Amino acid sequence: SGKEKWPRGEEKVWKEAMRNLDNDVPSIERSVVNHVQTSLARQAYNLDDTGAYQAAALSVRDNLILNWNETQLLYTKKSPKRAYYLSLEFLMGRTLDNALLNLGLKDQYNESVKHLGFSMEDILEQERDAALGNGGLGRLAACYLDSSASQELPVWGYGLRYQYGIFQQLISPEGQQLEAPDPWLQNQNPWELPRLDVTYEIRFYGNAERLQDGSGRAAWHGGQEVLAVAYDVMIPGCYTKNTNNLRLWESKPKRGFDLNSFNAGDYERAVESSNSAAAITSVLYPNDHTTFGKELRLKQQYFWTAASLQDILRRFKNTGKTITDFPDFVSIQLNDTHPTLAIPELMRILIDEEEVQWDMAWHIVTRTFFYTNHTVLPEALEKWPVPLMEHLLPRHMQIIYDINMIFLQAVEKKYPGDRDRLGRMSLIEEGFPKQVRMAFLACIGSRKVNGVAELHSELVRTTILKDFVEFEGISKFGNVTNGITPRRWLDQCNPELSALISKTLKLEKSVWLKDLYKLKDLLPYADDAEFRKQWVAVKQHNKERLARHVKTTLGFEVNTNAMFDVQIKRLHEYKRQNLNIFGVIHRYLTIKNMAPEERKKLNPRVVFFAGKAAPGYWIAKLTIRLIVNVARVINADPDTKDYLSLYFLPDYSVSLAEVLIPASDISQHISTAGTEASGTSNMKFCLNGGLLVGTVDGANIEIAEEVGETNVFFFGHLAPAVEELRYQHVYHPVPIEEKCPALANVLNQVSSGVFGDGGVYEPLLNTIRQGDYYLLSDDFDSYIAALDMVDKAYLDKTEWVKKSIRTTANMGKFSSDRAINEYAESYWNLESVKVPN
Ligand code: B1H
Repeated sequence: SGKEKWPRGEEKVWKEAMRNLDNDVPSIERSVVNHVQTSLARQAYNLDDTGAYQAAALSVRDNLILNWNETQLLYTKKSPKRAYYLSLEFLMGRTLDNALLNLGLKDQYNESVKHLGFSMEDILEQERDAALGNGGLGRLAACYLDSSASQELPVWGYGLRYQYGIFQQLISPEGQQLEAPDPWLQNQNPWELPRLDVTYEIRFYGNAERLQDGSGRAAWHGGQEVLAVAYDVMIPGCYTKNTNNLRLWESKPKRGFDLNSFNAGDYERAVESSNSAAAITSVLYPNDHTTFGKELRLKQQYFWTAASLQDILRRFKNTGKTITDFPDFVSIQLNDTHPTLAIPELMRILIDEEEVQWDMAWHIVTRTFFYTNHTVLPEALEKWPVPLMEHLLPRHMQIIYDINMIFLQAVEKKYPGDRDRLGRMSLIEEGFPKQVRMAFLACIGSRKVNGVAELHSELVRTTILKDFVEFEGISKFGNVTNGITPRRWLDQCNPELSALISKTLKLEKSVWLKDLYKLKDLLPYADDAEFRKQWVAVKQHNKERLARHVKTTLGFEVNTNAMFDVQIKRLHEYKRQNLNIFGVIHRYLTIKNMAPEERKKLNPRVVFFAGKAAPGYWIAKLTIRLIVNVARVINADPDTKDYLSLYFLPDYSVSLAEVLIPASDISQHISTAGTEASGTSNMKFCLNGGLLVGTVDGANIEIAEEVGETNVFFFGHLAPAVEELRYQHVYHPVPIEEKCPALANVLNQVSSGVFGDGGVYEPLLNTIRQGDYYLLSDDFDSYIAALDMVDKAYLDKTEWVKKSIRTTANMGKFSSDRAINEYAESYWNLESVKVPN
C-alpha cells in the first residue's frame, strides 16, 4: 500500500550505505575487475576480449542504472506530462561506446582498459548489434530516444523484445542472398533489466458479447491468454543525468503447460499452447514497405499495444488523477500504422472496463494519439482482412465498425449524397475479403498527423489523406522533418572529425553536439588552407579505416586514393540500386572503349553497395546478384580496374554504417521523385562531409536548401511529373532503344552474358523494358550527366573540400534534437524535467 513508511530502516543508515560511483581511473579499474571476478566468475588469466567487453559493459551499466533510478524517481515524484513512442522497431546498434560518450567517461575507460592490458577498439568490436529493426523507420526511433534523453524530456519507448532481430545476410559465391538467424540474445545482454514482476495478461480470440443494458459495453472472454513481461533498456542522455527507458515486451505462456493434456500423458499437446505464446515475440518481420497480412504479425501488434496501454494506464492511475485528464498527462506517438490497434484498444478499456461513455472515450482517445506516416507507397499501406480481425480481436472489430459508422454519418452530413466519398473514406475497404484501412483509422483517431519531410507531408495531404484534409481541416496535418543524432552519427562514428570541430570552434563538444547549428561557425574555415588540409586528412583516415574493414572481411585491397561512392540502404526498386549498377556498367563500358592515354586522366572511383533485401523480394535479390557479378568482372579487368572498382559489403548494419559513412566522398539517394518519404542516411553522409548525389525527393530537398544547391548533385524528373510519365509508359510506350540508347546498350550487355549467364537477369531487365514503373529510362541520361559533373568537380580538389566543409557546416537543422523538440512543443505539449547533477 502507499501508506508504507520509507525507508524501512533509518534514513541515515541508508544514506551512508548508498554510494555514488567514483569515476577516476583507479576506481574504474576496481569496478571492472570486480565484475570480472564476481558477475562473470572469471579471472585475469582466462580473460579474453569478450570477457573484457562484458566486464566493462557491466561497470558502465552500474552508472546507467543509478542515473536511470534517479530519473525515474524524479518523474514519479513530479508526475509531469509524459510522452510515449510506440514503435515495432528500434534499431539501436551497439551501446557501449554510445553510453561511454554520453556519460562523458570515454577517456577514463580507455585508460583503464589499456592499463588492464586491453584495447578499447577491440573491446567495442565484441558487442553484437541490437538490430530490432529493418531500416530508416527503426533507426529513427533509436535516434529519437537518444534525443529525448539528451533534451531531458520524459519520454519512454515501447517495443517488442524479439528473440531474433533482422536476419544476417550471407552472399553465396553466385551472388545469391542467403538469410541466417540473428540470435542476438545468445550471450548475456548487459543493457537490459528484466522486470519479471511487471507483467500483463493479453487476450486473443474468444467471443465478444454486447451487454443488453443500454450501456454500450461488451464482455470479451474465452480464447487464448498470454503474458507480457517487461524488459527495460536504459537510454542515457548526452551530458546529463537524465536516463530514459525503452520498455520491450516479451511474450510467455500464462500457465506453464496445459495440466489436462499433461495428466492424460499427451506431453506434446500440453506444451503446444505455451509454445504458441512464446512465438509471438520470437522474430522481427523482415519485410519493409510490404505487408503480408499474416496472423502472427497482427498478434504482435495487439500484444504490444495492449501491454503498453495497460502499463501507461497503471502509471497514470498511480498519480491519482481522473481519467478525463488523461490526454493532459499522456501523449502517445504512433510510429507508422503498426500500433494503430492502440486506438480501438483504448476505446475498449475506457468503455468496457472504466465505464466511460462512448463520446467521452472518443474525446479522450482523439486527444491522446499522434500519427506519423512514413510512406505513401500503396504496397506499404497496412490493411487487415476483416475475417482475421474478427477472429483474433472480436471486440476490436465491433469497435472499429462503431467508429466507422459514427464517422461516416458525419461525412454524410457534410457531403449529403456523396456516395463515392463515403466509399473512399470508409475504414472498411469493400472486396473479398473486406479489409480495415489502418492509415485511415490512425488518422481519424489522432490529434495530429504528420509526414517526415516537407515534400512527403505535402504528398500525404494531397494524395492518400486528401479527403480527410478536406473533411477535418488542414491544421491537423503537419510536418516534422526527420533528424539524426549527432552523438552516434558524428562524435561516435567519426571521432577525428569531432575533435577537429571542437578544436576549430574552440568549443567543448558537449556544447555543439547539443546545439548543432553551432556548426555554422565552421563556414569561414572553408577558406583556410591549413584547416582544409586537416579536413582532408580526417577523410583520408576514415577511408583507410574502411579499407582495413574490407580487407579483413572480404580480403580485397581497396584503392584509398580513389573517390569513394556509396549507396547503402534496403534493396528496393523505388530506391533504384538498379539505376546505380546500370550507371556503373555504363562507366565500365565507357572506360573500356577509351585509349589507355585517355584513361590516365580519369579519377579512380570505388563504388560501395550494402543493404538487405526482404527474403521474398525476388527482384531485389536479383539486383544483389547482378551487383556481385558485375563486381567480379570489372574488379578483374586489367584495362579498367585501376579506374573503377565495385564492392558489395554483406550484412549491412548500424555498425557497418558507422564505418562506411565517414569514409564517403559522395553518397547516392536516387529514389524516383515522390517515393522516398525522407531518408535519413542522406543526413548522416552530409554531416560527415560527404556530398550528395540525388533526386529531388524526401529530405534531399531540405538538405539542398540548407547546404546550397551548388553543393549537391541533383538530377532527374520532379515529383509532379511522375504520374504523367507513368501514364505515357502504359499508353504511349516508346522502345527503350529510342528513348534511352545508353541504357538500352547497358541492358543488352547484361543480356548478352558479359556478367555471367544473361538469362538469369532477364526478369530484372524486363521490369525496365516493360512498364518501367520507377522511371529509370526517364532519368538515366540526367543521372549519368550528374555523375560526370561529380567527376569534373572532383578535379578541383580545393573547391571540392570547400563544398565538403560547407556541407557539414550547414547540417544543424538535421539534428534529431530539433525534430524531437518539434514533437514536444507543437504536438505533445511536453516540458523537460531535468535531473539535477
Ligand atoms: C519507412 C517504412 C516501413 N517508411 C512498413 N515506411 C514496414 C513500412 O515492417 N513494415 O511493414 C517497415 C517499414 N519505413 C522509412 O521511414 C522511409 O522509407 C524513409 O524514407 C524514412 O526516412 C524512414 C523514417 O521516417
